Amino acid sequence: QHAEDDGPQPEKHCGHGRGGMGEEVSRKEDKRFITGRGNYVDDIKKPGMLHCEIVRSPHAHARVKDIDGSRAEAMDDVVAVLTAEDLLEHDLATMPTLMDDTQDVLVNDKVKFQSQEVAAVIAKDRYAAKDGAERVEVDYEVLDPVVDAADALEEDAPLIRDELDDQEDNHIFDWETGDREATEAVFDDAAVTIEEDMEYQRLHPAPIETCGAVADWDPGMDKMTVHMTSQAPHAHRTLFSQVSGIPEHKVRIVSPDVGGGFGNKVPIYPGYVVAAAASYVLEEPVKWVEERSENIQTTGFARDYDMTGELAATEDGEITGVKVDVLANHGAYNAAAQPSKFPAGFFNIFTGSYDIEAAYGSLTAAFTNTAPGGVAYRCSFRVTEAVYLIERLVKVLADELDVDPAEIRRKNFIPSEAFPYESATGWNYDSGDYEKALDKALEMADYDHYREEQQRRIEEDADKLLGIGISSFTEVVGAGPGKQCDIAGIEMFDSADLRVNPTGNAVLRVGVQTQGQGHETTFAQIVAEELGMDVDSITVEHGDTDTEPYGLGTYGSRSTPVAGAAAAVAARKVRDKAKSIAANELEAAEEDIEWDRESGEFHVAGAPDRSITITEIAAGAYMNHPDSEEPGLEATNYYDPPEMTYPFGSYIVVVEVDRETGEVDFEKFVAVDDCGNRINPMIIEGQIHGGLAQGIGTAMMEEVTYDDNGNVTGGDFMNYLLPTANEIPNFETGHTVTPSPHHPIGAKGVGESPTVGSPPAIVNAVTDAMTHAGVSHVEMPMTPDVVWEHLDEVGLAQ
Ligand code: MCN
Ligand code: CUN
Repeated sequence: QHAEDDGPQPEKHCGHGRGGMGEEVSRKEDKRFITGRGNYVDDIKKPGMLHCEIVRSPHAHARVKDIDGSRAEAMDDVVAVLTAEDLLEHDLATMPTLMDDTQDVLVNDKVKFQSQEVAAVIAKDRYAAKDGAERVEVDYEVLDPVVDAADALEEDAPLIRDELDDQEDNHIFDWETGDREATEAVFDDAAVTIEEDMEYQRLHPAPIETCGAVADWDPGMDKMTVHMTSQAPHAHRTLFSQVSGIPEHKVRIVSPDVGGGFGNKVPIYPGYVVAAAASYVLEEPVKWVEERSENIQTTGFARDYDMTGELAATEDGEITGVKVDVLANHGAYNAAAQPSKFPAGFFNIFTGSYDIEAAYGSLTAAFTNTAPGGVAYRCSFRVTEAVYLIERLVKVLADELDVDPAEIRRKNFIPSEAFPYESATGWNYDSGDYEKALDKALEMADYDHYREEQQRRIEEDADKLLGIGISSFTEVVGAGPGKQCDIAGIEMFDSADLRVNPTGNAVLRVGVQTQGQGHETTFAQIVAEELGMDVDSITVEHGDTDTEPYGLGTYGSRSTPVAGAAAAVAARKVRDKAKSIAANELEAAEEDIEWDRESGEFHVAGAPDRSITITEIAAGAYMNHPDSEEPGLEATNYYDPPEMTYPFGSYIVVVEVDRETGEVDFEKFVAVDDCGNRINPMIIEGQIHGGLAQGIGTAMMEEVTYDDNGNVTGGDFMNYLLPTANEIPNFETGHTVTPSPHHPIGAKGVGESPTVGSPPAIVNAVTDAMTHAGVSHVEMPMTPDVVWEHLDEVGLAQ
């Protein structure tokens, strides 16, 4: 699986000035982005292109009795009105979700959530399509909706999925993990137990670019080309082919520049299918691009877990057991985007960074009259929820025992010498040094000073209270291995294909798909490191299924752990062949050729001056290839990771809470991350900043809300509040380096660590400001009114 290599060592790699591992190479992709030359789906214009607008239901639960499109069809620029009936003719009225449920592409019988797709208007321009959509008349019989998961499981709740034969209620599945008996036994014996209810509210990834597609059926070639906002072009191609019946080699998915995904662009949405169906029927290209409210109201949401967590511990704070029970709202279809064998994602990593003897978790999932989804938004498949749970519980336990939350973490950390470590719920942690990261964060945060300051303010009855929150999280990212993790049956490997040209530059094609993470730079750095090439001489291509090798795409911070490994292995294969060419050019035996990482050159052992660069070797590969080798210089690797990687970190947040208004100000925000060996520290820093901002949004402002009638009341940017520069404090970032022992370049993923790790640190901080008065938990989003009510309840409000 891995080409043998010692690999770059932590903190030693400096890229050797060629832009290799560890260098802060400026992002190659930014030139086109900051000069307005990005190429997003909505930038695609084709001759004769038509526009699609979707007619959506104003009701959350309603039977569709009749659809009359005649007024729209009568309009000059309207070309067609499509309904489920039209799609049925082509067997496209429904589509499979990633969790093997079946979702209506256009509503066939019954609307199941507000803004669900009911009909589509195809017109010559977008305005006409929109005007046409307003003229489509739909006759609804309105039914009682249920939006809350607990209500949905009540006996008298309206049945949402009455089209399914075996579905008698709104219950989807039960799931459990860990050892119930062992955990109960530990709790029975425990000196101390604590329990806390907490909600992880419904969120939306809300990327700047909404979802969209331009579908183009070519009847001459019998080929369907779909430009679409996709985090997983190849997997989407396979699904498209399966759903449409068009052979896979006649389907081309192109994901051009993507303006943020954050998990939102992993599922397939009805709009994509409608655009493709319309193009097939009308034999013209058809564009569909969502508006903001359509994106928030109908596409994959995140979280919506109602959790109860318990810890068992000894009197001196050794955690012996953890128990958790979850009620999950999955919306109207089970459409979570996650490896198919994990109905609750990787939530069962809820033992976190701690060496806990016994753990047990149970979960019930329910259908509701809300949009489908459940996994998305920088979550590592629900590690967000797991980390929130355990990091909140540890804080509650520390308060119960009246010990410092930093000390209780230190006491319970999996010790650095215990890795590889198997957790009570069966995860195999590859490497970690949690105490080191915590110590660094404590020092950077000036922790002791703030603890004193906090005490002083309490004693002086100050107007503003201080709260200090910690989160020492562990992530699990980089799915596969393929045997454990699959999407719709396809194993979660990834790929890289490296071709070195005769003039010594190269093209690397990868199966993952960047949405802003900087792959065009970091993947080139991996090759630069492994071949001694200059980073500028390597172009990275992604997002076109006609040219890229098959890969499962970018989500779950898997690009570096999986495709990054594939790129390194492919480069090493090229290096092996390069040795043979070097031997030919230098007239030496192949066994005598050595590669020097520092200079990037190949030389004869014991004769460093008899050396040759990769550029000269490339020329040799095409112009003077050795008889023992094929001409050319290229290699492909499909990498199935032996394990996932376990990045981690410690975040410390200091907040000031205003007793008069409930407002929260960030005094200090320290983030120490460990993602193993680092490819580009600047890009990592950017990832951390972005994710911390989203963590602040999560903790302080974001929520998709519904009223009792099923209306989305948080479905636009007036009501779904994203943080802006005004709400974001100065972040102080630091790092430690604990390489992954099984990854070819020792790297772990990092893209989701900050959103996973920061919400509990923030909630712990706000809670901590009121702990002395007896507050144990504050629900997210912690808007000023929510905080003020807690202050008021315990007599702290002014
Ligand atoms: N990196 C590095 N060294 C490491 C680890 C990572 O230099 N040891 C670099 C990588 O090479 C890559 C970036 O950091 O350029 C993120 O890498 P990785 O952790 O492998 O994550 P992915 O590339 O797979 O990105 C996915 C992750 C997810 S799942 C979400 S959600 C998210 C996130 O990335 N969505 C994003 N960050 C985002 N950033 C932007 N700008 N836009 C999104 O939609
Ligand atoms: Cu969970 S959001 Mo990212 O894995 O695409």
